[in-house]
Amino acid sequence: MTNQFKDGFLWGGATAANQFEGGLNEGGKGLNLADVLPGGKERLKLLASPGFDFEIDQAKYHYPNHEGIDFYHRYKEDIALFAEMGFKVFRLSIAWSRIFPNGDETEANEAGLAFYDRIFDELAKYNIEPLVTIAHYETPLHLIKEYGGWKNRKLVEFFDRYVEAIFTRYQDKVKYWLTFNEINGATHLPLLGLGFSPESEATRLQESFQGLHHQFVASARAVKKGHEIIPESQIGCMLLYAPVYAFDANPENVMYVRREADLFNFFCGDVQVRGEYPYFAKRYFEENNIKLKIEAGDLEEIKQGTVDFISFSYYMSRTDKKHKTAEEMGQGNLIGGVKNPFLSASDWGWEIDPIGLRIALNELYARYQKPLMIVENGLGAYDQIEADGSIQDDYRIDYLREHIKQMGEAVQDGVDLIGYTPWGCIDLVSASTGEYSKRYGFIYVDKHDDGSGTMERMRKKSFYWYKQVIESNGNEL
Ligand code: BGP
Repeated sequence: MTNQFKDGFLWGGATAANQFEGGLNEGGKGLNLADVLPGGKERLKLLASPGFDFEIDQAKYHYPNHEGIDFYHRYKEDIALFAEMGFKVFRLSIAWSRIFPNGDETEANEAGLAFYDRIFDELAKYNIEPLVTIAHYETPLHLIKEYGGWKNRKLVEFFDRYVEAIFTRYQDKVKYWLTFNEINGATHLPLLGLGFSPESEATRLQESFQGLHHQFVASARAVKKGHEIIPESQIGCMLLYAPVYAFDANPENVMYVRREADLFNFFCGDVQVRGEYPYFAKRYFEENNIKLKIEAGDLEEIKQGTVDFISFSYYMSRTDKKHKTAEEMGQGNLIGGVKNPFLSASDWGWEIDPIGLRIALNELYARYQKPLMIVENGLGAYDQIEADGSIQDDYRIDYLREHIKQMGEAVQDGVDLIGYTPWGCIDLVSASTGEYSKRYGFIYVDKHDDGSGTMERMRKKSFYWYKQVIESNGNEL
């Protein structure tokens, strides 16, 4: 089958500032949430438990995000490598605390603004379109400590100021924007996206949905402001998407997973794409004793600030049933559920499901009829350097090939897919574990969990493979 992807399809790769920049205190940057996240397998547990203390404790933990892969200083070399692969687009985030070190200042930090000018100018040299995530788990630490993160309505105002500063500064350089990374992940793990640790399990839902409401307003205002300042801009939402399968044909389970999918996959999309809270929200809020404070004008603003396109991350599907035994409970992957007997999993237990990507694309397009972009996908794996210096990551190529095939199927189904940026196109720090050894890249970075390594960049086998995928517009896999 040929030419399934349209001309101008946006092939590229994705990153986030906190996971690869380094440059911890450089250019006047303030601390942000990611700077206080310890590295190691305990990270996820710490993130999920109440009472996270937001302090750096070097004696107890190490902090890989502080160094990242030093993109801050090595961006020229890295962007040249992206260009060599033929990237049309490069997804990165702006670290809010480089622009407003504390988050609540009125004047933007010139050195921070100038840093991203350099990046965008370098990308422009190679005709690579930047795709900028405005908020990717990087809330300034001061806003967390002083204001309690997104629970606090004041953050809407601070965010307004931040987006105005970056839209104005980069109006001639950036056309594609995403507001909040994986916004729907917030109710599961409020710490990352909303910047607070829930006081107790009982308050988790109330506080998270209130925080989400603030982000919905902030996102809608950003869309409106973006369109005013940059008329040709395309501003999207960003969802963590995982199709939810019923474990069996028991209607009880089918209904259960339907509601779970509504809540997880569609709730935020309904607000950001359709501009209103979904029909099932009222009952859900009542049954869970969630009482939102919605100010006059909020719902109108949400209605006026709907997004131009939908972007999402796709790593896995979820299989679930209403009544799980204690043993089944721990068997699902990262986002819960039970083990799917038809799927294998990565070394980190994330179930691999290429057809799930076609399902995701069809579900999203059926519901919203808006252009879609896959802005994260990929296989976290341990890589090994061979005696001859090569890195034979055929497992990564297989994973991506099968997913791209399913993207092609979805396009033929009629889905309007505009781009694909696999996650961690250059090795970087893992968000859930803070490990370097969980690698996604086409480009290997010589940096290790014990802190050693030269930071040297090396092309993996998948580098040459992806180059050919882009060259052939997805026809040669
Ligand atoms: C998404 C995040 C990314 C990223 C990716 C892979 O949830 O948006 O920041 O890191 O997952 O996850 P991990 O790094 O934990 O393997």
